[in-house]
Amino acid sequence: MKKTACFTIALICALTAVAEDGSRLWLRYERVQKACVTGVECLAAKELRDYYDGERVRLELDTTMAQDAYRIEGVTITAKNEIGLLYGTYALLRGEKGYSAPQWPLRILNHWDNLDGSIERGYAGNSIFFHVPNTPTTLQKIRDYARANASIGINGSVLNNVNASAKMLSAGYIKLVKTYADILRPYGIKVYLSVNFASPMTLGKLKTADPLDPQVAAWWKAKAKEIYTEIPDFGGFLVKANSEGQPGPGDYHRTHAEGANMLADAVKPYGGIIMWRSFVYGANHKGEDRVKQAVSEFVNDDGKFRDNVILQSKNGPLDFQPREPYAPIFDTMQHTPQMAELQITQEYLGQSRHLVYLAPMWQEFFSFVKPSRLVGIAGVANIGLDTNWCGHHFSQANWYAFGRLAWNPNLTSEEIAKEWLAQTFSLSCSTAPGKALLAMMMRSREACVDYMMPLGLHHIFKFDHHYGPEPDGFKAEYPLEWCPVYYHQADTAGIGFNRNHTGTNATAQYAEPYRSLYDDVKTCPEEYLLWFHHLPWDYCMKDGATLWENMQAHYNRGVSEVEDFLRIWQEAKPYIDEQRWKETDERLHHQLDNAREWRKVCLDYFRTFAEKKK
Ligand code: GCW
Repeated sequence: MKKTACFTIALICALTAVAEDGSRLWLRYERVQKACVTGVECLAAKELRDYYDGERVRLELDTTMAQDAYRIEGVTITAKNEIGLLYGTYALLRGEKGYSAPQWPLRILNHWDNLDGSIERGYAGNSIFFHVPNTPTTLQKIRDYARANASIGINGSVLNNVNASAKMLSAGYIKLVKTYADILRPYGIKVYLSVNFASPMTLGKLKTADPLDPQVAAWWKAKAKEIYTEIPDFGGFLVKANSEGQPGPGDYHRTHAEGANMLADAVKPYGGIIMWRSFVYGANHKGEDRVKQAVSEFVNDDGKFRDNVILQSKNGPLDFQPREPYAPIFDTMQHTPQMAELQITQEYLGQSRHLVYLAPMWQEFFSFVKPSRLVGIAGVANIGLDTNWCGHHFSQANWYAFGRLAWNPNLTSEEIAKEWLAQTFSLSCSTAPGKALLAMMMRSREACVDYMMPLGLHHIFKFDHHYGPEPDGFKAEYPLEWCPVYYHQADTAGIGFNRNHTGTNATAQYAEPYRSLYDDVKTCPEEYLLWFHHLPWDYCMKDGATLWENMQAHYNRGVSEVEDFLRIWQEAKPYIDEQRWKETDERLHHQLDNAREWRKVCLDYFRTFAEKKK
């Protein structure tokens, strides 16, 4: 009886809903203009007047409170400053009560946006910042972007790609960045820029970018001054150096610490920081297992960085795969402040075409790398000019979840998905349709692992675009580290990358207990099995099946999961507005086709080894 009532309410909501295109994200509040708001006059007060459905709210300041924290008690929101009040306001709007403070002071989006308006690994249209810079429409878009971020506590944006153009630091672009910074500031968002290490040469016409050259250091100091004159609260620089062809201190036989410290000194007087990426492989490490290279490259720099430098590392040691063990660099660098870089844009997880809810993957990472080990968190954004911002309606959940986890990594993936479904689709998870969609989201990441690369397989993607399968991928003209065959090592004897002590010994980079756990095939969790071990096709798995049989079962399960998502979505039809239902349905069909293709291509290829008579 109760269930029927909920169904009816959900049905009425769906039927009376206006056409929805996803542009309002999770902020679909109606403008009610009902509440009487007293106390501090600020942006928070305006938001409450427009959207709060209660009668009264009071906004109060308490300067003894922690930065960004808020308290919601009765009809009063209290915070240290206006930004805290704004966070408290959005929390009240989504139904929260009580006290809350963020885990990290740095909760930053990294945009890989290019100055020509394109986005590296962007799957939701062109750049909101650079495609048509500085028009009224763009400025409004950026205001909406700021509001969406503030509603989930994100407080920093790196506007441009880590593969950075030196032009970013030219006077004209600095003016543009100032315009954007002025819009983002009232929402508590600081602006940061990615910089090209060779900028003093490209832009400044110096003969070198050697970090120990006094002219180079002076150039960066002058540049920092120029930026801070326009943007006094500018956050600092993000740097990809000596990685994938980018310039860096290594070009002058200087260390990462020497490069980072020179930049750190330039921004230090203004309170700026340097986020230095550890995603470095290739050149100096010929022949070394790629997943070991970041540690080898940085270990000698530990403790040598200035206090305003933060080492930023991807969650896994390879590259944003659907599943990776955590990156051991988080264990190694004991004397260096560290940030984790997560990827919200689903480069290797079906991009904006597959429904994959990423919160469970990020939670998995936090179960290995304790949040208290980190000083901040960065997420590679999935935002573009598409009407619904993220391409796939459900990819919005990943932006939302990143912000919520950046605020509180102890939230569960379920809690976040429930909040998101309630706000985005007006669906309560105490109703059957809400429950079904929640289950679909929660199962989606494991499904993706299963139909793409189960059991610790990795990087068997098609060359360069990283979308479909190419397990036989090999091109002699490219570095081996870009070729799928290097990663799965399949032959008639077996499959998997031997990284235990008899192989590349990558396991030795881990702290205990993981070092021993991963090194021993008997204790290595099966989800990482082929990441760390090369095993015969008839190796006996925990369920008694052979490795080959078990692998086939995983691929089959991945496909049948997506079949089930389509069924769930079909049943949800009465409760979802037409446009978003249809657009999602089309993508789910596409995802099913892709999942079947992954299964076919991978199993057909591996079968040539697994079933070949020895
Ligand atoms: O995942 C790889 C991507 C590159 C990216 C690089 C990086 C920005 O394929 O497109 O470049 O990582 O993180 O630097």
